[in-house]
Amino acid sequence: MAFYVTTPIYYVNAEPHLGHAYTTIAADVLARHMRQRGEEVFFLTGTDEHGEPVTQAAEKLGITPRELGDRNAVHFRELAAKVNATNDFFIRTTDPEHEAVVAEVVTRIHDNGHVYEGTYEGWYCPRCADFKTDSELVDGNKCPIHLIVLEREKEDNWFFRLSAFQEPLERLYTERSDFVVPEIRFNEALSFIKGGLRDLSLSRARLKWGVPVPWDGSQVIYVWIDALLNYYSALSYARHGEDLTGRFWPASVHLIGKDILKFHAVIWPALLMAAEIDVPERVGIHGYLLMGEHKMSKSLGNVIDPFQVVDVYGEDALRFYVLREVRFGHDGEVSPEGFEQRYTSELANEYGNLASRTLAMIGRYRDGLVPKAEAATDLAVHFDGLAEQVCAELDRVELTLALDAVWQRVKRLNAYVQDEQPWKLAKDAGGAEQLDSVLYGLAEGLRVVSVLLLPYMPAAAERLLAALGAGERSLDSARFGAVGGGARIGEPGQLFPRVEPPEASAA
Ligand code: ME8
Repeated sequence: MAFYVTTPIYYVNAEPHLGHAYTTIAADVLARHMRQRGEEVFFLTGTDEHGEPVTQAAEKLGITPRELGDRNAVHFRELAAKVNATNDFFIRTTDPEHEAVVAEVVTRIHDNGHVYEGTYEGWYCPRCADFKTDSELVDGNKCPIHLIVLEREKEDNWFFRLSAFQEPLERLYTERSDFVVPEIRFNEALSFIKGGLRDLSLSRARLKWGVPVPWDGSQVIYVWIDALLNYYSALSYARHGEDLTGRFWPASVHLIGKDILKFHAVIWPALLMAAEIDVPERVGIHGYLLMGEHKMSKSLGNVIDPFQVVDVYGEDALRFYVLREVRFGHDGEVSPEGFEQRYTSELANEYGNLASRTLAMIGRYRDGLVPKAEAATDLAVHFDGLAEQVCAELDRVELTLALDAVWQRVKRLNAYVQDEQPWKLAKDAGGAEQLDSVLYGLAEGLRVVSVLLLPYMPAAAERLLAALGAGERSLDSARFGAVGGGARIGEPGQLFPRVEPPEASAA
């Protein structure tokens, strides 16, 4: 089976920030999890480099849009590597191969009769690269997102007959109740469709920075149409000398933030239908990470800078935090204080300490060999169905619920240590058998949770699995009892060491 996951392609008009890291991390979790399930995975991310947002930002800096793209695409590529994302390709919409596919697909849409010449008159936000209706404006004529005053635009351009796809889209939503997840976004997209679809400008006459309209060199393709097509074009040239389209299209899931729902849940499937290309299986939508009042922080600076957090705490901690703190699909606040709190209480204490105590006790009481013993049924029972539950949650793009299911078992193992007090058993001559069972149960429980945590915290979970002498990483191996005792343990080092916040030490 093939699994194809994408992130939005990010605008190069600004530097990457935590919001961009968030979607990339989430997509990486799905990619790694599906590889553990034995699927053939393709994971795509990249940059959106045409259009007005980039042109205007470049003008401000006194450089060309291409120069700005070259400069910032590097930073987005670095961000993906920094968070340990395993993307198979990094697409840039300035890639000539992408531009060729855009020309080809819009020609097909044109030839299929879905394009006509018309005049656009209305509001346009150059920062959103989006057309606004009167009812969307705030304070008279301001963009509801950027709060900048919008100009009324009038220009002759080419239109895509989006209105003709109202019925096919409604049918798609009726037939596939999980086309958009979570449900609240499905309903939002469907009511947008039912509210009536207006035709959409396919080209811009005034702009120079974009893919030329194949049949009219005086105009460029509207940046959103150019950008959306990245998901399709990438497969044709990502791997040299090979076309992966047949293997990976339609995409399994496009992960996006709720800001760009309309483009992905309405315009994108309509464009694909117009070009007679299969629509994706699913669009997975997450909420906003909010910074709230947390403007200043001793340890992490003004905002949560993903580069800085990774430098200080490591990428696993950042990956864990963003997916644990805010329920995926919902909005939620993140803060440096919240980060430090979870780092200490959950990563360092609940997981890191559990691991080091378990390994230390196996070293001290059993000469470094995991006992060959039976685990207590009342411990084992907590792991029944866990791997299946994680799969089911991740299939619904519920990344936080899947992580929580695993973390409840981490907490369960901690409670088990407290209940059993193995250090007391070790002093009691009659407690040897019970101690074997407890130590095996802890090692096996840690192994299972670590296999399931690999997609979330690949480096730490891998180090612990290696220290437990565990060989398998597949999801099949994430069953409690799948591995018996006998492994020789190693030394993982401190998984989540105490960190001196940088500013605090300078103070
Ligand atoms: O919209 N919280 O690019 P973009 C959560 N180029 N996610 C956030 C976020 C936040 N505070 N801020 C950004 C574009 N994101 C287009 C996309 S796709 C064909 C073209 C994430 O640079 C989230 O995934 O503005 C959001 O949808 C995306 O960055 C917007 O990135």
